[in-house]
Amino acid sequence: MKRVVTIQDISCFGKCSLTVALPVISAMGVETAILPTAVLSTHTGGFKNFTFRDLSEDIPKIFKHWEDEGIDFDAIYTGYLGSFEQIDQMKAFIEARPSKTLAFVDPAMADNGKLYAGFTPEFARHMATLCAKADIIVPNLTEASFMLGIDYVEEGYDKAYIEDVLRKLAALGAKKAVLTGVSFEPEKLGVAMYDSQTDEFFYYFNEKIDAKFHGTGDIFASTCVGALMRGKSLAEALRLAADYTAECIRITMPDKEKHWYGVEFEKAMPYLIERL
Ligand code: PXL
Repeated sequence: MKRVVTIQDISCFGKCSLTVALPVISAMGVETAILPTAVLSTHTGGFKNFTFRDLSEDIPKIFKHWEDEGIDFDAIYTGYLGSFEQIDQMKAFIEARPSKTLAFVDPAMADNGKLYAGFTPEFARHMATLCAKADIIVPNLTEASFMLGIDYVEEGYDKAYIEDVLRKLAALGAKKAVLTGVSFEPEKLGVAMYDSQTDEFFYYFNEKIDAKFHGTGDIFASTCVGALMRGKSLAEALRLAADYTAECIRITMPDKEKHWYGVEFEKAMPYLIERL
């Protein structure tokens, strides 16, 4: 069995980051260690007055203990980070990884043209320096735009535009760049990927469902990591991740007013396991 460490916040209530990554990757039959970057009472998307405890100080001590114990991982998957310092800590951790270890970075910090509460354009540019160290990065179009310092284009772009953004992302240093939330037609939504080693592009689309939920990027990234650890190619992993994320949204639609803060991914787990 493969072993992943996923490094992102715990939003105690809200179904995102670690409270999604741990159950999803575990359910896919992959050992999942966690490292919380911060503890929040809720996620920051739509709740007011959330608490935020930064755990930056603990992170080097945790890494040191793991090193002393000889604990290693088949993949390092980073998500929401709470400070500039944590970005530097992740860069050092990734740089020191064994050659077998996949470095997967989700620069979770923005969506729909806006940075999440508390983040600045400088933070996004610093996150780009972590993406530079990764094997695979999975920004959405908003995150990619902030990291590259280009205007966010919501719609009306073409394939040439997306391929230019993907090449620029790869030029940051990541071997494979994935863009989520790509849409060339109003009724389709999907992902685009560029492999800088083969100079090839890959696309996958689903029917677009007209609703927005928090945490779907975390479901997508977690499923992708789980699938890669189960031996799928990146293209297969992206298909499964996009399909499961779409199924989670579909299953939540009847209850969407009540579950605006996060999708009912638990109900869709049989769908995920059957397709693994
Ligand atoms: O799902 C991304 C995410 C992760 N962690 C926190 C968030 C968000 C999105 O809003 O607020 C704390």
